[in-house]
Amino acid sequence: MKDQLVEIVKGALEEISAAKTLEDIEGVRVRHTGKKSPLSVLIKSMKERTPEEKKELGPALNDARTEIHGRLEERLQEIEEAFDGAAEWVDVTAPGKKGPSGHLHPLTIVQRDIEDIFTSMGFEIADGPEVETEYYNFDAVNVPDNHPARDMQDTFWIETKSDEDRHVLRTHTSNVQVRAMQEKSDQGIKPPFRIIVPGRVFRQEATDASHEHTFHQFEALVVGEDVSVANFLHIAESFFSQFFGQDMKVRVRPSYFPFVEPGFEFDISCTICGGDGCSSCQQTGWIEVGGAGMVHQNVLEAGGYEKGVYTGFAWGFGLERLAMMKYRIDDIRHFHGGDVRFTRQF
Ligand code: FA5
Repeated sequence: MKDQLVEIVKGALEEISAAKTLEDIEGVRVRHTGKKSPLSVLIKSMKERTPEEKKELGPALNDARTEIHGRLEERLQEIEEAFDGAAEWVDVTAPGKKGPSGHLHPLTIVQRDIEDIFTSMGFEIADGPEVETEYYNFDAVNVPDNHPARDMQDTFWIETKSDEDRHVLRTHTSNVQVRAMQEKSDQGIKPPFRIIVPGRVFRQEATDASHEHTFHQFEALVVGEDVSVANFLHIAESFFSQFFGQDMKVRVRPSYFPFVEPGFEFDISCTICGGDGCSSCQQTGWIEVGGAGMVHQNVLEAGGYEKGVYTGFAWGFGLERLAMMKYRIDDIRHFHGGDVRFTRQF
């Protein structure tokens, strides 16, 4: 038994001395101190031995274990020190290695492009909460409780304790219209001003290739003394022409949004056929982009500006839909699908 122990220790110490790398030392450690190592098997077998044998062998086994562990530690340190020394020796002539770097998500790219164009036209960027009060999302923009227009935007309501404190996940970026105007009127700032509001919005949608439950909108709000639909058309055409890098036309069609009067939907000339008619635009030459209109006087009043003094226009369009047109993306669900084969293309 003692001879066996001497052999085990000898073998272990030899292997430890021969170890050259951290992997080697780990291998030796498992082989000679692990549960199935000869030393552990011997230690376990002590249970079956007589008290005399235990008395004689116990200290020897302990010594053997201490010696192997001590030498393992020592060798580990030697290897690490040797490794550190090597690491300090740097070949300064070796070419650098490029680390992997990420890139912007296509929606961020599009949002920044749009912000650049609008800020160059004198617009300021405003922001608002995604978890919004019922007031700013609906009432302030002229959509009172029980108004049928609330059905136009399937809403996620937040569970709240009382009915007075109702909150929603904002259904559109129009929630910032009154917030932004109040901030200005509270400081005594009078129109003219031009604001854009990019942001995430939420609707309880059954998703399909062009509908998401979580998407982005881009709101624009221009208020002044004699702002008209002609101003809207001019700014919209300048924006879309710069965004798509080609001459774009904008047309408006009558529509209804409670926060504008008159209200309209607006279309841009088809980016694929340039307005001649093709399968992408169902041969019409036009593609629907968003809603717009002249700001309702009730909304200006909620923003802190006396009715009948100022006029303005507002519009809101879907950021994903615009990105889809620009990059010819066939399904809106790719944006948040998390498939890097999609995002790596940008
Ligand atoms: C609105 O949200 C109005 N707040 C827009 C507006 C602003 C009108 C200012 C007048 C004045 P609408 O629900 O139509 O309107 O949405 C506007 C745009 O958001 C749509 O044209 C479309 O581009 C985009 N959109 C709407 N629903 C979805 C959806 N489920 N998925 C992706 N994009 C959507």
